[in-house]
Amino acid sequence: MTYIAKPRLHHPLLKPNGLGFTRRDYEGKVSTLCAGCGHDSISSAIIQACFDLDVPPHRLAKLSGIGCSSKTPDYFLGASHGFNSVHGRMPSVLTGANLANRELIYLGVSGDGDSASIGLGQFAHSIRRGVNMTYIVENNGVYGLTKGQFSATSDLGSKSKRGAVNSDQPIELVGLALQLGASFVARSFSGDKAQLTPLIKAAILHEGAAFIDVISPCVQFNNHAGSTKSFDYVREHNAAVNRLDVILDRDEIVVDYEPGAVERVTQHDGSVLALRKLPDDYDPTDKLAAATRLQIHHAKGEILTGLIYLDPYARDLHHHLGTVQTPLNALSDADLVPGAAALADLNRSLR
Ligand SMILES: Cc1ncc(C[n+]2csc(CCOP(=O)(O)OP(=O)(O)O)c2C)c(N)n1
Ligand code: SF4
Ligand SMILES: [Mg+2]
Repeated sequence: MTYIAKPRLHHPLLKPNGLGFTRRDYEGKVSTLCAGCGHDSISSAIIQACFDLDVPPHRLAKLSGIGCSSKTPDYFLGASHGFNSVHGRMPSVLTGANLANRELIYLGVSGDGDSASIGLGQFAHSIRRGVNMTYIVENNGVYGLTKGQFSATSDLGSKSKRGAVNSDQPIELVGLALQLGASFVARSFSGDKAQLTPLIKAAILHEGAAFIDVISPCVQFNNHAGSTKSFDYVREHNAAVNRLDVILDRDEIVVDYEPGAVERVTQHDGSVLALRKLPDDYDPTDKLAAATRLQIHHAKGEILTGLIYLDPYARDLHHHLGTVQTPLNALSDADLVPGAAALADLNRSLR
């Protein structure tokens, strides 16, 4: 039951992308999550983003920890590299893989338990090091896989399905990512694919640590009245600061925006992020304002969504360390074992 392969039938009218692949080519196995689980909608947004960006499936590595959320990489990008690690350990495995081969696109998928509880230290260090990755937390405020315990992102005072009230302060991952130096910080809602898909695309194109917190209701254990991560609660308290469009340098710019309503930000790779501001002048490159705005909305019980912070000039861990461009598995023996004289030189330089 756990592994159901999808039949490889392509509808003849499915449109291919620039590589000749259909959206179907970016799918994975049949999901075994509960019907209506927010995590499946996030998988669908990831599939759409990779299809739209013409990502060659073999050039992407998807990594996860343990949890319902961490199971999802099996349900998308079936032709990509995948590594399902240990609970809370995805970030260090991803960091190692990234350092060994910088030519792949890295997508880390995690849960609120996986990243804010057992994996908090790993989350923090991968973000502060600027690992070039898209780090998605599928945040349902609960340990879904182990049947509904409060997680570290459950809000103070929120109620479990059985009526217990959470007495702990929540860890707010967006604020934390901002403080830790993530150069791309966003939040979205699994029920808002129109907002989430372009955010994932922009995060993939971003060079540096891109973090997206996606509120993703657990229909089984955290979708009742009294929960602050239910579909109804998020719909009623969603405060979007902007809407994003990603324009690749190959695209013709056909959208006509009202002057003043759009800010265009160009990233290293030439892609342009067109930010439609809602409802007032929000500048996502102002870190201090972003942190303040987060606190203001949090105090009002609102969930701030959209691209909350972006450093378009960010550089990644490889840049900071000055590593070689070539993946380690493509280096020759002579490069990898430069000899005693080179080692002596290195030791001298460190004295
Ligand atoms: C080292 C370790 N501790 C505890 C567990 C048990 N465990 C499995 S998944 C999980 C929590 C998952 O919660 P989350 O990351 O929020 O994912 P969700 O299922 O909610 O998507 C726990 C505690 C484990 N697998 N390994
Ligand atoms: S238990 Fe919750 S998180 Fe897990 S698959 Fe079901 S709805 Fe999704
Ligand atoms: Mg969870």
